[in-house]
Amino acid sequence: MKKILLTGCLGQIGSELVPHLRNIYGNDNVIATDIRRIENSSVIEGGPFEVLDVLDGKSMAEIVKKHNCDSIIHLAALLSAVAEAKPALAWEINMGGLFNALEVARENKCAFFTPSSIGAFGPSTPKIKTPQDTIQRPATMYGVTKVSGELLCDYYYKKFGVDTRGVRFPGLISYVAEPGGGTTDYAVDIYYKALQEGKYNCYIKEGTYMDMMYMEDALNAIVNLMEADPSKLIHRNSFNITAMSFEPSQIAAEIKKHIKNFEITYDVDPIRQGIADSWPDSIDDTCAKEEWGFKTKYDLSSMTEDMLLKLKTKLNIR
Ligand code: AKB
Repeated sequence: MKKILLTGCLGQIGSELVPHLRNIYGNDNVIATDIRRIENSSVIEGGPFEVLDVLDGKSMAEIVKKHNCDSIIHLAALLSAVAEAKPALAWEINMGGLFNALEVARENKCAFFTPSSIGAFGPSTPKIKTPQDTIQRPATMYGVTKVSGELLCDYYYKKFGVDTRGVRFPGLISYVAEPGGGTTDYAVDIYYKALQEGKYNCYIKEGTYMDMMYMEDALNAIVNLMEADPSKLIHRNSFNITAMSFEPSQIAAEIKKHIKNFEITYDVDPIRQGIADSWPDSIDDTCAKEEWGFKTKYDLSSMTEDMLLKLKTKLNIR
């Protein structure tokens, strides 16, 4: 990657991926875009930024040409809970945006990355150590768009030779930008509420396991996959990757080690619980490890320590 266009840059991943890539590739070589502009954003102020609606393929192509981009990282998408509330919009944005981005990549010979998700699996998928290649019959609109997206990326690689690559992200946890409308968001909210209120009312039932990852590991995974030797990649779209699998009472117990009086209660949201129940408990990332050396630095304990430290500063809590 030399000159990279990113979509959806003010979202949870983009807010950290843009500065991360600018550190590696240089400020002027990372073109951030988003459907909106906001005040005091390092993404907007730290290098080139353009307003872009991913449903406007013509403007996307113009920006890629204007900046002579050789890579596209397409992040703009609705997450699982929002997609379930607005399925038509989710189809339009998740599939329409991806199709436009792939077309622009094809026309301009760009390498291409887009994230899939553990949401690409469904109730009939093996739940424990879910294999890389297995049954994918998701029960959510989010999952339908993720499986379709994986297939579409495979198609563009096989049919047109577009260098498409992707991972199935687990829930991503970070202290910079909060996720918007996912099922795994509880694992971010819990840290904020632990510091601000000393308690958390969890919408996911105790005992519900899901895969998770700290953002630093997710950013490194994107860069390492995009820079990997293509001759070694058998799967391309999309690799299972994970750092840890836990359920709400386990993250609560970890927080309690730092905030003694912290308490978790439960008020289960049937929609998000239903989504979580349809996803794997834990996925097997052996292929990512073997094909491009995927590895992680953070587990639940080291992530919790870092999250609480960084959030304390962010929230100005002593
Ligand atoms: C969500 O919960 O929707 C996302 C995901 C796992 O894809 N965090």
